[in-house]
Amino acid sequence: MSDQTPPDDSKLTKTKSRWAELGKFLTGMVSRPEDSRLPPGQHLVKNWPILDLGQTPRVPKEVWRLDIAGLLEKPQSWDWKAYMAQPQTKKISDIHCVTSWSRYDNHWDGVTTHDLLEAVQPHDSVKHVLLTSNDGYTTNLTLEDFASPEAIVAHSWEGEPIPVDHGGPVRLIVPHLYFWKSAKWLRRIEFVERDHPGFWEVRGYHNRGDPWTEERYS
Ligand SMILES: Nc1nc2c(c(=O)[nH]1)N[C@H]1C(S)=C(S)[C@@H](COP(=O)(O)O)O[C@H]1N2
Ligand SMILES: [Mo]
Repeated sequence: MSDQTPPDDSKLTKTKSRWAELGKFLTGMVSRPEDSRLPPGQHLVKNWPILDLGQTPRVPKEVWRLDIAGLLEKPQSWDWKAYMAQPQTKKISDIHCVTSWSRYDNHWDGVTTHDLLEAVQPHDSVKHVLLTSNDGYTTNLTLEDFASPEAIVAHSWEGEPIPVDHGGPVRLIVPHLYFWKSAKWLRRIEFVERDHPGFWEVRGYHNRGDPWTEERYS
């Protein structure tokens, strides 16, 4: 029994507490038995199908921008140079599309959402993340899902720039959810208190999209 409690109001403590909370939430989600790598109802493909709204925005790196806005300590608007100046990480993950194909072992390069969150420092009130793309597509994630240790704002696939048909120059990859949550041609990330269902979510897709529990449709 001590009267002494360490100061808990510093920025560092707040950040660390937040990460501890998020990590605890995520641990069970990313570990699963080895024999269940393919989620229920999925089949494996070797190719990489292209799925989108049919508009392919072509945004050269020279004019590309990523706005990171909302309830943040440090909102930012990255041009290509600023984005590439962030810590660069490699991730390997599986893709699970709600249309029932899965593709194993995709190699990504980019900025992890962890590092992005470090850079912008969301306020404690942030609960949801809204993504907007250059084709007008939108999708929504909880902060916990966005902050998955496997999630990455990616510019390269298999060591090469992501092809424009697959969302280049920059797309989000959130591998633990169905692929419609992985916004191609990423333009804006907004951190908010309240959820705001995106393009597919208002059209009958599940609000979260966990492939392991088949959260396909609402
Ligand atoms: N900007 C944007 N992102 C998007 C989409 C889209 O239409 N526009 N479609 C989503 C859907 S439904 C899927 S399955 C994947 C497909 O990505 P791929 O074409 O690289 O396989 O992108 C997701 N991200
Ligand atoms: Mo999809």
